[in-house]
Amino acid sequence: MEQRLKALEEKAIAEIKKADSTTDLEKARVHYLGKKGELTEILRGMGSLSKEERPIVGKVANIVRANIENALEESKTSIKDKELHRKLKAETIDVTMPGKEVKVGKRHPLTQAMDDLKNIFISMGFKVVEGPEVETVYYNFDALNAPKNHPSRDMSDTFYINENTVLRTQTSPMQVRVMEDEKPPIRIVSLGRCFRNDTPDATHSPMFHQIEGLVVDKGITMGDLKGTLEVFAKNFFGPDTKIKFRPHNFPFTEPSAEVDATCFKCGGEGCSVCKGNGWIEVLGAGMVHPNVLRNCGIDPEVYSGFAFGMGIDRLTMQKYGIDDIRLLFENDMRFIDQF
Ligand code: 2U9
Repeated sequence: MEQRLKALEEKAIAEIKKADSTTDLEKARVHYLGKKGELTEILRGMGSLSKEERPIVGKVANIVRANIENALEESKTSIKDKELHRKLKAETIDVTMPGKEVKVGKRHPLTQAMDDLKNIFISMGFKVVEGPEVETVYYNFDALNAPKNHPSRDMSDTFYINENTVLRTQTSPMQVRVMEDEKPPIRIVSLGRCFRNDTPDATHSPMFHQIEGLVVDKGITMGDLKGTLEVFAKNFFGPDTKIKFRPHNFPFTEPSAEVDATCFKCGGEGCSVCKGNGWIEVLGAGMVHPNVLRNCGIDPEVYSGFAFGMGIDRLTMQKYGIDDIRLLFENDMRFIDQF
């Protein structure tokens, strides 16, 4: 039995020395020292030995086990070193290779303009609201005092989903919803996508973006409207910007006005941006029509309000000198990267 143990030790140590990887080494360990391993197998036969022989063989068995364990431990260290060496060799990094370009994305120019607009109005105490793009005819037209025969309600101007449902033509329906749900004071801007049945060309797109503002409280006047728009224009176009009002007509405001700002490019001298006249048309505005307040359950004898609306696409085009609205919706990175 002693001989068998010695032979086993020699065989095991030879195999351990040959091992080239931690996996081989582990296999050898299990094969010789494991529960079903060769050493255990031999030791099981010790039952047949005499009382005198047993401790002697037991001692030899312990020495054999210790020798195999030592051999395993030694090989383990050198194999780990070898493996690390192989790994480092295989993963050599050529630090002279040119790096991979990390492409940093950009906000779309429209998103940049919307973020700027939101920040300006938030700084004046407005709350930003967003609403559904598919709207009822009631919220899109009736509540906003657009009579049944108003041209904007025509199928040739508005996309109808069915008789009572449209793609919103402006962001005001959401403001009506807020007026129905909340009591004055109300100070909100609503912005997002709007839709009109226009054939696309350089200045028209069936999908475009608007921001509209609404303030309703006791004692709100046209002076508040002018002051608010002046602060907006100075923040958006530059601190020297002036604005002027021209009379206009909208169904949802009375009186109504179109508002021009001095050209941000030439400051009013006349240039290609303002087509030589020093002013650019930037938005429409007015005092909320008493019918609109009444439709939303607000008493026009107690409360008054002002509202304004502007096309974000047009403002963005003016600001960046973009001459075709369609470029904004093509998602061509060569275009978007420029802003
Ligand atoms: C409520 C009542 C009134 C919003 C307003 C305009 C004037 C306006 C146009 C600008 C360019 C639309 O995108 S555009 O074609 N808008 O001129 N919008 S007043 O009036 C409101 C809003 C909400 C409840």
